[in-house]
Amino acid sequence: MRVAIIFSFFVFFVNGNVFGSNTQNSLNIDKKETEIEDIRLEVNVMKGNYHDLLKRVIDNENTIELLENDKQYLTNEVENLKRQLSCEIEELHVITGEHQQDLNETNFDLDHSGHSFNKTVQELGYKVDVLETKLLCLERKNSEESLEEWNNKTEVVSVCTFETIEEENCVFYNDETGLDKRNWIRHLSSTKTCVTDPCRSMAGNYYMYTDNLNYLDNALLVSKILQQGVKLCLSFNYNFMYGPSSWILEVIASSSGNNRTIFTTSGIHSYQWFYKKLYIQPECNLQIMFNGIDTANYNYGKISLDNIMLFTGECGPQTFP
Ligand SMILES: [Ca+2]
Ligand SMILES: [Ca+2]
Repeated sequence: MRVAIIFSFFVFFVNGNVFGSNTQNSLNIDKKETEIEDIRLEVNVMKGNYHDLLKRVIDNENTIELLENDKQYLTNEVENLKRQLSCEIEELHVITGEHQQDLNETNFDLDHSGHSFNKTVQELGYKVDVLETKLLCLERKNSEESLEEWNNKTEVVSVCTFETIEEENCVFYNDETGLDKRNWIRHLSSTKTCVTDPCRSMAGNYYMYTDNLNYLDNALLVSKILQQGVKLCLSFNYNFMYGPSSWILEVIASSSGNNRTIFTTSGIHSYQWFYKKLYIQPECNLQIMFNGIDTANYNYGKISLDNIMLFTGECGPQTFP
């Protein structure tokens, strides 16, 4: 019995040691395997990351290569453009130089031409002065001869009978420059009884009378500028037609804008025509004007003119119409 107990104890002891050691080892192995598996997984993850990184590196290298190629291409293009522009700038310099030379030559020619032109103008001016002096002398000589000749004989300068609208030898016309308010009107003789208007001409069928005027309105019949330095004789017929109006008729000698009244008459007359003859001294830029003025503001009665004659020389019997 005692042996059996010891044996059992021995078995228990041996089994307890052997089985305890084996369990511990198994746990260690499992732990190691787990660690190995973890490491393996980690390595796989790292491998995956490495592959991705490697792929990105390769992609970036490709991109860098492409960019470098582009850079090289652009660098080449820039170089080509530089060379091309350089050539064009050089050509422009050459062209500009040529144009500058042409311009200089043109300026030189112009200066030369201008000098020649000015010289020619001066020479022509001098010749013109000489010719003008000669012409002046000739004109003076002719003028003196002509004046003497004209003043020694009577010539008709102007004849205004008003029988036609246009009279070739009549130098008088209505002023249209604004010096007056109204016009003289060509009028046909009437067979009516003359009451308030003129009805018959002095001679022929037509005469001139003033338009209906307002108070102090006037009408000017003006001659052309007459020959200078010539004595003149003016003769005319006038009529203040009977009526309530009162009128002034002036004859003015205008010399270069200076007016000198050489005859004036006014009042109310009858149907009668009056005759007047005036000597006019030689003056420069002479114009003769008939100025009719209404001083009563009635639309009745008019001033009439007919047979205005202008002769050279002093008034004498030969100037009667
Ligand atoms: Ca007449
Ligand atoms: Ca007028």
